[in-house]
Amino acid sequence: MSTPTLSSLTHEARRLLEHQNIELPSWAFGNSGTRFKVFTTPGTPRNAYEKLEDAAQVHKFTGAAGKVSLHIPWDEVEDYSDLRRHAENLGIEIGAINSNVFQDDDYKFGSLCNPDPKIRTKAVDTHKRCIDVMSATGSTDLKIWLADGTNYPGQDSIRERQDRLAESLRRIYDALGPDQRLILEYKFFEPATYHTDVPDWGTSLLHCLDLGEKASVVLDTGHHAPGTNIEFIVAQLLRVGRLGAFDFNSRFYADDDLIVGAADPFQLFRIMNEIVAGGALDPESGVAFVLDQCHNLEAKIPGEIRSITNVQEATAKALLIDRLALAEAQRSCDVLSANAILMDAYNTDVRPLLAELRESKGLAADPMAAFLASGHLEQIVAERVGGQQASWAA
Ligand code: LRH
Ligand code: MN
Ligand code: MN
Repeated sequence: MSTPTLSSLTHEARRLLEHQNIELPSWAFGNSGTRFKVFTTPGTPRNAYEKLEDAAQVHKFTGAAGKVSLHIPWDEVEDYSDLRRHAENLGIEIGAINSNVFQDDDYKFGSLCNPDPKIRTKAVDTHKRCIDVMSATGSTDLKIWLADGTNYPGQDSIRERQDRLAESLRRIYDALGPDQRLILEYKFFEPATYHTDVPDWGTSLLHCLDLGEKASVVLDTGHHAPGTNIEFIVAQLLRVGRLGAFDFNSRFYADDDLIVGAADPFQLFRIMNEIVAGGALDPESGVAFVLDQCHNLEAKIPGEIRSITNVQEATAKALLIDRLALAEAQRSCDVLSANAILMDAYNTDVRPLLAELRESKGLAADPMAAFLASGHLEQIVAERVGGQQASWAA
């Protein structure tokens, strides 16, 4: 394929690319690290208000990051309506509200699956508070990820824990407002090492189907065993209308939370191909595209800008796939042609096309260069002292 321009896209493909919106995680702007060391970054936000200000910079230069997810209580504030106003004044919105039931001593043996009913009720109540935060901030998504699991065979009954989980989730689901939904994230290991209570998409889906229409699965790209075919899971969840959201990041070994598209850009392209094929790029599809990343070494705002441009590049390539020719090659079992059609799109340089798209929206062609030239980084380094850690545990 010769270097494509904006006019190489169909009208519909251009519309989808223009309206693509990727949600940023508030915690990407806080200091984070490994269990060995947290290196602090000068200019790191000191509270949720400043995290929103940094997120707004990413949106200002990319035009594609208009929402921010919060993690409660990492982003605890006195007045959530006031935080919402702050976001609106910055031209952004509050996205998913993430519950945190993994950093309290009471949850040592689990939260929603804990053998002790009092602790389960405490965890359910935490989620009800998150629903109140959603109502105050205008958020529609309650995102649940549980650290629940066991370390040793026999430690607890796997089956009874599933029953407790179903019962706790039901209590949370019943507290949702009419325009609110529950999205359940899975992860195959960590921190639990023997079994995890929501380890895979199948378990998450079974609970969501049981709960009802307002429950969907969250797919975090870093939460699978190496070699897992993630795009298959995407296709499968889209088929049954239960792909609620992505947590995008990339990984080499475990849940590394590196910049999306950095470790395996081809995997990201294959995922975006299924998204485009399944019609899930449309803002009305109900699929939220969210980043879940940490920037331990690199500068945080530029790290998020790179993430957005990586997703845009994978998306533009997926939109350039000649779908008619692909369908024809697939129908006639022409293996090599079908594969070549996909690879042709993947091997296309879409950066000039995206630069053109940005300019057509009144943005700088190169968001990274424009941000670095804006002086914002120097300003926050001078103004902010004592930035906040992304998580209490790190
Ligand atoms: C768990 C997880 C989940 C949490 C986030 C901080 O590994 O992916 O989404 O909310 O990390
Ligand atoms: Mn995640
Ligand atoms: Mn994770």
